[in-house]
Amino acid sequence: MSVQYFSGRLFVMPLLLLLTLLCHIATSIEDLDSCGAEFAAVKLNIKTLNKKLLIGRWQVEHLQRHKYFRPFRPDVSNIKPETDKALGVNLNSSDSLSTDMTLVKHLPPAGSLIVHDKDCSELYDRLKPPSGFYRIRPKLHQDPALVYCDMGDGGGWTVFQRRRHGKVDFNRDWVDYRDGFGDFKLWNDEFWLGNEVIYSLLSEGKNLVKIDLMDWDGKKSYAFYENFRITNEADKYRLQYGQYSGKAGDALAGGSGTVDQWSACLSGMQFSTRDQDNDRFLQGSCAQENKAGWWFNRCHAANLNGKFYRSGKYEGQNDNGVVWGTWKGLWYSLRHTAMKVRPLLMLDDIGSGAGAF
Ligand SMILES: [Ca+2]
Repeated sequence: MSVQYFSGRLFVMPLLLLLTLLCHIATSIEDLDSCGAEFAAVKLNIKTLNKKLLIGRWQVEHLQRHKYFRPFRPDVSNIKPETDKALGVNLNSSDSLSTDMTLVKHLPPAGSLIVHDKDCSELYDRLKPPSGFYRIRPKLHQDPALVYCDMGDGGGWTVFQRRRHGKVDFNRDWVDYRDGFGDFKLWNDEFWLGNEVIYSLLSEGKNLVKIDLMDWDGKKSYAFYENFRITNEADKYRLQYGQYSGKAGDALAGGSGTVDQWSACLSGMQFSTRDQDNDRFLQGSCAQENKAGWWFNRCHAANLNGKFYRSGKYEGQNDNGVVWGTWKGLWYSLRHTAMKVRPLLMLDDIGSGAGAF
């Protein structure tokens, strides 16, 4: 662990000098108002160096923040986590749990406190453990929360929503959605982490949310949203997000048409549950119709907390399935979903190229 941090420190100074020089060149280039291919290449180089510098700084900060940690690695010599590469999750959850307990036991105390990572990305940077359930503490004033860390798919993802088999009822009241519900033990357990913890997780820095989707034929798709945020409970956990990218389509925007967006764009919408109607549908409650707690407009083109149908295509009075409309339409209920978050820039992105992009 130290090697990569110190190497981060080593390349920061020369990089700063080089960057300063290149910035001068870039300024001169812009003064000349040139836009030839060579100038474009130089600009691209500067952009890349900028990114490296940023990550270098971050690595040094990270090292400084964690210098009180004894370099500890769990004894995993006998543990060969059985990993479903397609799903990117650890199937051997009991190993993950026992590893977790070992971690907690061995962490040196800071004062009288046990130090927890603030999210799965910090844990990943520090120990590179397998996927599984771990305790994190997004904010110092909060109690640690048990979360599922997806350490595949580039690593470091904190999972805050998951559907797998329909055994957990997602049609619940405000308090349940606020505090979280579901099971937090096995690799395929379903849960909603809870709006309070999600609010804390998303509130700090720039993040990337990935939404993983799978249909009943095993086909997969995904959507990325940059800077995914929700506001606090007083503002009803209003949803905000930045740039979309991915393959499944921007269902949170409601669709491509103006009318679709007017009725189903979820940007800026408050969270609603069956007992708290905060949607824009004046004639009724989207949460009641769609059997879910979610951000609703009038009502939606995406609702991953909807009713779990076992057959994909479904019929009914309302499009209340587990829906990502831009991928499979409103009348197709998905088999697997996950919503997960990590920092926009990961420590490993530069070294391994294992980032999401
Ligand atoms: Ca309403």
